[in-house]
Amino acid sequence: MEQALEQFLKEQFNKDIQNASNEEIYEALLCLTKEKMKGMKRNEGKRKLYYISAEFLIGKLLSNNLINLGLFDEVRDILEKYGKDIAEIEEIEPEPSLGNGGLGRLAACFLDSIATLGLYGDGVGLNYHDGLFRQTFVDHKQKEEKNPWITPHSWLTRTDCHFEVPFKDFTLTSAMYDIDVPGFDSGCNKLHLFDLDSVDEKIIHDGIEFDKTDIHKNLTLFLYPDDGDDNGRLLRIYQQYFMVSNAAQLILKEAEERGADLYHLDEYAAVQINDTHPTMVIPELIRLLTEKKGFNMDTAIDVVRKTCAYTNHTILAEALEKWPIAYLEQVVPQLMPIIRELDARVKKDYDDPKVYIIDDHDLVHMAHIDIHYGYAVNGVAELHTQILKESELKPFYDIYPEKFTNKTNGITFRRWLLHCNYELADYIRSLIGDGFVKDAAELEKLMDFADDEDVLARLRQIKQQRKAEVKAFLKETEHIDVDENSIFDIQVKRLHEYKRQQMNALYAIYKYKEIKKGHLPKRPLTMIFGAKAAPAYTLAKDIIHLILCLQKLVDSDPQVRPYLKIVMVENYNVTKAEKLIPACDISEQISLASKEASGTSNMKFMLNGAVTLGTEDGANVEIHQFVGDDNIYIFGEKSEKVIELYADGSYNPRDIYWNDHFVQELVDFIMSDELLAIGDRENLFRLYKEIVFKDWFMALLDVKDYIETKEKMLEDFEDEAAWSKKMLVNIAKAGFFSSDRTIAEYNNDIWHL
Ligand code: 26Q
Repeated sequence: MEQALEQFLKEQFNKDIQNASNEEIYEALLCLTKEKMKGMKRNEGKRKLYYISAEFLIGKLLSNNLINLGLFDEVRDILEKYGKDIAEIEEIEPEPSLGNGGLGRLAACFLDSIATLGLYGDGVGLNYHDGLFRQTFVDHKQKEEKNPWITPHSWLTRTDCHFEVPFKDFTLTSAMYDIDVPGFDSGCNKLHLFDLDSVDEKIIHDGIEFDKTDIHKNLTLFLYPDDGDDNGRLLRIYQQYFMVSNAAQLILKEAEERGADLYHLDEYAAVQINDTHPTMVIPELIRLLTEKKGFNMDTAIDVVRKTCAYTNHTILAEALEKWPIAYLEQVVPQLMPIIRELDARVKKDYDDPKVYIIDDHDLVHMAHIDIHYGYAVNGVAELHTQILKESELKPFYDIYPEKFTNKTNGITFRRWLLHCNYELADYIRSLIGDGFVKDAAELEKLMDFADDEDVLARLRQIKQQRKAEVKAFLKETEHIDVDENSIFDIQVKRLHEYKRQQMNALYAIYKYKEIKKGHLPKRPLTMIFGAKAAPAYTLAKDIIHLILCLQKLVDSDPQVRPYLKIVMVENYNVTKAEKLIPACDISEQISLASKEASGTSNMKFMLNGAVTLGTEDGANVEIHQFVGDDNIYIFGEKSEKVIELYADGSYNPRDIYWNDHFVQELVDFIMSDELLAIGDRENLFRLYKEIVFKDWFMALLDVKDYIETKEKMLEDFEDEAAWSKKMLVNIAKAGFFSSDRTIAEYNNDIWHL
């Protein structure tokens, strides 16, 4: 590699390694790595998986690719020899923000594991030029900026694959870009991102405002934030159809090239539909088979049903996509006769309106298409799948029990351990060998060291190093000072009421008041938040405002400052996650029970030795089962109770507010003189009213138990030996949450590649 690097720098820039700039070295490494991947073995097989997703939150790729190619250590050492730091060179790479959060990051972890397991499977999505917005803070409020990431040299390779995508009044020609996905010590797959040559970034003005009607120019400009913003919903349909029509044409083309008789398409292709966003691939495949390939409707439906499978990622009713017929007629009229036919068949067979595709408000329920016309449906954690079967999708489970399975999410240990915390990975290697890299279950061998003082001391030392690095990073990038000897308590995830960042903010208020009363904690606490709010989600933005005001309040108070620090990091993304997660002591997983389908940051934190403070929700339930009561802090009402409260409508935050003085004081502080002096009355009052009168996600229900449990945790942190044993147990029990395990299950139970 050294020679190749030297030669590249000489030829391109007439420099040697020593005097090349970080930018030049980055470009050299990018090109050399791409070249290596070109020469790699392609994973192969008869049945090929197409993982279709509107989001692939892949993060920076240089280190990830070097690790998977087995070149990382070599490159790091070469650079070191010439006085260069690979970490600084990584900084040059822009992070593609092609996802909102969990669902998009899951798709990226899955691509890594699919390639690593040697399975033949590609991702299919869209090449959003500006991705999700970049977040800045102005006057304690979120502002959105565009987030361009495509530079002249990037991981994208333009292909000569183009398809015609027909819309109502015009047809667009796509261009396919590929990103190589190298497996760890394995073959290579691809991520296909479809784009339009006519997209024009010049139509963006003022933050992220742009003309929503000019489809030629705007189709792949932005990724939609996960809100129900009515504004531009048509554009979302344009994007979705563009994505799936390209996918469907690619699938048929590749199957035919591989000699398939399309009547047996299912033997050549498996399509995984990542949430409902790619659902139109079902009617689109049926359309292409009937209109272009001479199939009759029965046969087309039959083969498509054997090809497509659907993953559900949410039980929030408002997040399940339902498109008005009028919208679909306006964008993709060619699909409507097929969707009507699919609906008619359902109505003929079943008389339960709950399973109809088209309801009596003329809304098309996308998930219902997936369940009737796919062969498999899965949830993403045990509890989530159970709730789908028993309540949210019960009428469907009654019809098709055989279609439903659980596939508990996972994360790739290459990125979330080997890359982001390589000292920890190296140390684990020195204790148990490197079998765990390919077989994560081997982490369990760490249990032999649960009472080994030297091992526990080294774990603490590594954690301390990560905290010192976060301190340096926050100082340099955001001019924020944190105390590396404080407890790092971290909640990083999209901002949503059900994730209950507002409850964590109420804890901050509690702590502030305690300190003001002279009840000083033994050790300072650093509360770190990271979250983007969807631009149209007013309440989520109000919660950000509250946190930023609290940050300011604490920072300006010399009495409180030594004991409490609140930090909301700007523009939380994969790169920041990679720095923050390894430095965490307390992992905040505090969603209202039954609402978080799985969560995946809970797994990343655990793997890096943080201890979870969480509700019995999503995959927390399984983490709890693995680590046992002593190594996790569980609080709050259970999902059964919460579901009951929703069902009988009996939850009333006002009762708690009026009857519980302790809670009332915390909530009232949102409208205190101290905060109003910093923040905006309108925003704070709206949030205050929401919590007192509505509190749809029941923060007040659990806030007391939450505060008590967190206090207990801070207390327990002081017992160094006991705490570091909890760290070790969490790492040792994280093996199950490797996405290699998840993908092996998808393949055994659903894909059969
Ligand atoms: C829908 C319609 C219009 C515009 C946007 C959307 C939209 C976009 C993104 C709806 C939902 C999303 C993202 C959902 C998501 O990230 N879900 C998370 O998926 C993770 C992986 O399974 C789980 O771990 C999380 O629990 C779940 O919240």
